[in-house]
Amino acid sequence: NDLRIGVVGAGLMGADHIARITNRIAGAVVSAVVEPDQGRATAAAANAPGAQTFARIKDAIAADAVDAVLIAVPGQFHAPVLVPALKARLPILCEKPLTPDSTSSWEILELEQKLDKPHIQVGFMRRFDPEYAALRELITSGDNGHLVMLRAVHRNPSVPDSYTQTMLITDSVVHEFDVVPWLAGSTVKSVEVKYPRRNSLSPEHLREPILVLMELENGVLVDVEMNVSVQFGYQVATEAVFERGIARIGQPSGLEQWRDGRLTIADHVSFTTRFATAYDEQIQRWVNAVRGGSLVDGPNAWDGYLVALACEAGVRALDGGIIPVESPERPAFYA
Ligand code: ISE
Repeated sequence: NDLRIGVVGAGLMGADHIARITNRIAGAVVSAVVEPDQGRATAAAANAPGAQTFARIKDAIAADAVDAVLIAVPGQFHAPVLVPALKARLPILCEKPLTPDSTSSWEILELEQKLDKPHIQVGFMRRFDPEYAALRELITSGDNGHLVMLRAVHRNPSVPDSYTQTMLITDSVVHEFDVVPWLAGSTVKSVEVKYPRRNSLSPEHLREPILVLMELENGVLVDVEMNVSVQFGYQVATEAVFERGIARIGQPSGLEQWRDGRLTIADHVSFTTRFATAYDEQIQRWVNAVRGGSLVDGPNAWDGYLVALACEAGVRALDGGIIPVESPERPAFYA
């Protein structure tokens, strides 16, 4: 039987996931679109044959319309969906972040631990990008000796006016706070933010780009250029420095064209295309895990909690200083 997924939120990510599940994912259907904006709900459901629409998650649960929930509303609305879904014992794929702060994330962990096993996967999709996966394998193999540094860039062409200074951390660097420890096999020990000369093309209320420096528990140093006004495209790239070698991922690739005295290679302009393969892989593996009974195949709620702690340090670091990240011991439930 196909897994009946209720997609909560029919904005950019929700609509993208609805199309993905309907057209590319095996073993699952979108059975419900949960979205308070009726117009949006109907438009999104039109792309998912047979999907019902509901204004609230509890209505979809009461109607027994879903076997699993994919949460794609903005982060501040995650907890009000996570709580009823957990109480209904439903498997959940929750877009990042788990919740906006560590206190509310901890409350979700406490609720989840009342179940027999983890039910929440957090949508840190970079872990499913083939190049990130290859880099992690290389690091883990030890073939180049141990990892010394990671040099990362995270560039967006532009951001909407609603994007705030703290979102540089909570909406964007949030991805590095997940993927870097996963790559390097070590948690974040401290975070520092440096400000280069400001880009005059940035929205007036933003002071960016920023340079984020992370020190990991194993001594690896990481720098991230977080830049949301590069104008030309969307780039997420990393260079890994090893004892005896260098590796690089995320470079523009594909058709090269020589013309008019120029060599051109197309680059991405949005995360929806840059990480399209990663999103497909993430959802397919999650669907397989849910159908197979393991429920999670990727970052879990504990990972989401660690990211919330790192983000809190990152937000404080925007005001200066080297901010330590302290985490409690991982509950055995998440071993
Ligand atoms: C957005 O929320 C994302 O998740 C993208 O991956 C990131 O690059 C962008 O900066 C965020 O706004």
